[in-house]
Amino acid sequence: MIGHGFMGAAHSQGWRVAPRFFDLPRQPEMSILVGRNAATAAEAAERWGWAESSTDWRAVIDRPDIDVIDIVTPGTSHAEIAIAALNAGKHVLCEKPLANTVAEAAAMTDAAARAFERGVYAMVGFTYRRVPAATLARDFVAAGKIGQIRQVRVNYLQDWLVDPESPLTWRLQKELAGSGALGDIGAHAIDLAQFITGQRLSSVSGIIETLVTERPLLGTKQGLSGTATTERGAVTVDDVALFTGRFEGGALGSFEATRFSTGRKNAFRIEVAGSDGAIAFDLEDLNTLSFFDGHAATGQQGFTRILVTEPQHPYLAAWWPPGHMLGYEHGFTHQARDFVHAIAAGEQPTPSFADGLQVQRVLAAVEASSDNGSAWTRTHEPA
Ligand code: SOE
Repeated sequence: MIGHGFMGAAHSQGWRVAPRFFDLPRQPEMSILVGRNAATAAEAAERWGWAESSTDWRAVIDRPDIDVIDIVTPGTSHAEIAIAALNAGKHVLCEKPLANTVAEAAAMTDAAARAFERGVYAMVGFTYRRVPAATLARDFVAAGKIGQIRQVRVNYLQDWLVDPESPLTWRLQKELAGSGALGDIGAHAIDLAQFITGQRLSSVSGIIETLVTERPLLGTKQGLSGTATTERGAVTVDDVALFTGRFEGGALGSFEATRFSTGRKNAFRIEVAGSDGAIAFDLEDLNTLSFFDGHAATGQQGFTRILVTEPQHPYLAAWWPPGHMLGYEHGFTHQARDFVHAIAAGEQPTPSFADGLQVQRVLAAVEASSDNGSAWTRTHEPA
């Protein structure tokens, strides 16, 4: 695993737990964690259960005893590491968004396509697909339970930047993060909406804005934020991204991704309305899926809150008895499980790098639209 921030902790948990709760066709061994600073990398490796640590990712990629590279660094290094790893014959799991630009994502996708021919696989980490209730939402839509999709409403709301004195972390710097709320959480919104509906966005119209343009430089990092110093620097990414979109199947979507929704910590909600019913998923209530059956008798209609904890629900047979809840971290365990299964079966894991590239094109189209006075912008060509 290369990198060891918040996502490093989440991925480590996934790798550690997956083989203990699921029967896997291959046993992942947590071999080596790579970080820029030897002492902090060693400390993270020790805490999360990696056998070794290193500061040299290139040397690690060349090691014959390493089969999989998991990339949890800021987006700026995804392309270089992923392409080198795939060319060296290593399977790659890469955190979202796939890259900082469409060009980088396209180069990664080309490398993944070449690697695929050699039985080497690549996957991008849109983990919310693997929250059982979100997977079930996709299954309901695919089974035709809500009919023809007409409207999709997605909000991903956070508030960790409301304080203008909150420091300038890497997520606020374009050269490191690519974009702000748009790529960090808007990418999740796009991926989950496309996953659940089974349809891709074909065009978008959006507005992105930086609400606080200057912040104190970072002292010591703590979680997503940290301590502030007396020096200040420019925020070079968006704080808020709002956009509407058309799906290939004709549905209309509205999307909101923001780090300025006061009081909302990690509120991710998607509602899909169809000709025969509707579904709603809310990450703050992630063990349930709301389903409206439009064919229920008049007078008996209403959203049903399905408790997604039964063994027949996606991933649940491996976990607790019915009614015993899962949390944020389980998506990462399911991600590790699915990646190992795909590798062992010799199949393309999903979401693929091509899927990550398509999301990247939507992100670029939203930015281009915002630059052009919210003009409708197609998503199928590099913007
Ligand atoms: C920060 O906004 C963040 O950690 C994202 O980077 C993650 O992808 C999301 O799961 C939670 O919020």
